[in-house]
Amino acid sequence: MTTPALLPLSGRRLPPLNLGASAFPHHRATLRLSEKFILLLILSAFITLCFGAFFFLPDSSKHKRFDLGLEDVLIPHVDTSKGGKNLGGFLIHGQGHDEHRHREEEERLRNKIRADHEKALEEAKEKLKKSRDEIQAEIQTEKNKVVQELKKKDSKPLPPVPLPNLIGINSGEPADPDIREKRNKVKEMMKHAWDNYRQYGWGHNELKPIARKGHSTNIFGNSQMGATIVDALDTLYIMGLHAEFREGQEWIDKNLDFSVNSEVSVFEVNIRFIGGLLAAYYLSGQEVFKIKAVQLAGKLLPAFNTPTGIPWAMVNLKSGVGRNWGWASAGSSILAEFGTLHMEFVHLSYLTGDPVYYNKVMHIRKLLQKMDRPNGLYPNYLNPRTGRWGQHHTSVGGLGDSFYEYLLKAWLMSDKMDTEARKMYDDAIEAIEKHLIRKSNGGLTFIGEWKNGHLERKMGHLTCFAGGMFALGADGSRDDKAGHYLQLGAEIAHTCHESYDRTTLKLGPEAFKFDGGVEAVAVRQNEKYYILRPEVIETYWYMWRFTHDPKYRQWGWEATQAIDKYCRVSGGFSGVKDVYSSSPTYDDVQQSFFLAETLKYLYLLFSNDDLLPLDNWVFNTEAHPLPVLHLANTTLSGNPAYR
Ligand code: DMJ
Repeated sequence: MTTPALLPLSGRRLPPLNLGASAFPHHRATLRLSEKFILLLILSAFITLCFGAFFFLPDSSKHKRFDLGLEDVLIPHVDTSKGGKNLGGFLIHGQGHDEHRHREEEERLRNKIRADHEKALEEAKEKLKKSRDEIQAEIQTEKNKVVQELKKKDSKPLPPVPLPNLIGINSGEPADPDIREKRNKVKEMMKHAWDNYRQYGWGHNELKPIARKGHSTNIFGNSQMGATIVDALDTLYIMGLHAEFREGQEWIDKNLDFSVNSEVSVFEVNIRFIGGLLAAYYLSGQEVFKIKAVQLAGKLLPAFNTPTGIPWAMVNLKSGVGRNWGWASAGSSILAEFGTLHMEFVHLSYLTGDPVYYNKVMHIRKLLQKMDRPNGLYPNYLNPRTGRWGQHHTSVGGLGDSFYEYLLKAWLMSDKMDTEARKMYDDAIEAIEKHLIRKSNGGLTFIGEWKNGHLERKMGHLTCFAGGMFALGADGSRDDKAGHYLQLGAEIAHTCHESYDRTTLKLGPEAFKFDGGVEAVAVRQNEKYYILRPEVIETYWYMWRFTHDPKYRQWGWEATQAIDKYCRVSGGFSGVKDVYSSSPTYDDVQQSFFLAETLKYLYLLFSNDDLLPLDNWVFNTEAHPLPVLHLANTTLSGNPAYR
């Protein structure tokens, strides 16, 4: 991390001391003192040891036993002139050895201890003369040395694998000057978001653009893992922001450290960090990203140590202890979390040649396949101890969403060889269409939520990604229903656009209803916020790629302008608390997915299709592009589809 010296050594915080201005005066003051205290403790322990050694040194007059030659003594020597035998550099003294020489030896040792003792005292005095900053710098240097040593140990080269065909990783420059200008505007917004994070939140997970300081949430645990840096890398790369990309790479190389006592979300770390690192690796070819991704994946593996192999939602990166969210039904793991690991884990096995990752996610799939599904629907909650479903709640938005997305993308990413995944996707989508998808009185198609046999006529912003998913899965659909699914995608895109268009700010609410005369509008105050989410724009982009209907670019441009007008502040971009209010207040968070997803999808929307073509790249749920793997000749144990 950027400031490891600022972390409390004991893991416990002491009361703040006023030691001058700093970004974190509380931490810095606490830690300088505790580190100095530890330093003094070590020095005094050393001095005590020296005194002890001095007084307890064997004295020849008191400890005759050794001098009596009862035992042979081994003293390093090579001189055989005095009648001893030289055995490999050690001279063996027999009986009747020279007492005088022993005294000399003791005297020499005493002098040495005295000298060492004086030297240590001198050094201690010198240390105490030094300023706090000098001591801090010395401690930091020592720590860096240790970190570098550890890094050397951890950075084993990985076996080389043939890289997939990586095409379309730059350019995409549109010929139309109007579209080019829009694309440049998105790039400028990315630069604004990055530069401010760089200035005020560097190394922290996210940015508070109004308070102008770092921000984090519990999904990243209590550590500063630079989530925004990792999440933003591939967007920087495809936008041609290479200096910024290199800055990010350098930070990752020097500071991104996973040996931290921090409890993180397995899902979030997988999609943002592993996904982000893998995409950065494939785009740039820089080994450091691959190595970090593999190191991090190793830290997530203990989360799978449950009676069923369904991973815990959270894992402590240091201890490997896992647990589930307190709010989840019946101690369950969440479908969208344990079901959104497949893409990244298959790539990890591919890159390392180690099937462990692949086997973990295939085990989850096999277990899900065996289970009964109420009405053919997957409930969002599954208990990892018992292997039983929790509450029967199914949604294509939060808690369920990316599970379905990853079934489809597993098939696409395998060059359409993983037909088992495609079948699971088709089955799931058919059940969803039957039970969850409806048309409102006003003719808007929406996807509701199934709760214990009852359909809630509410749709989340998160659910809006499904328009893009239906379009992406149209080709290859069962019974040749490609036209139907493309149409369904278009209808969802339209509904989600309406949810934006019916607000004051032209930005979409978190959730909206289709009930009692209400259509695509949020009803509850706590559903009126917009936190820079990407899903609606994601769907515009997929629909644009598959139809080239200019309305999708138009809608994307409306969203770009609204974000720039209402979410932009001088310190970055912020979410807003009420999209129906003409004087909105900010939530003061620049989410890392804004740089990873929202701005990337907008940029792609105004680029030519040859930038990251969908025949060659599959985007993970955090918009990190991973190449299609042509695995026909590669054996990944477990699934015949891959052989
Ligand atoms: C992102 O982190 C991912 O897209 C995830 O799948 C759910 N949604 C957030 C952004 O809204």
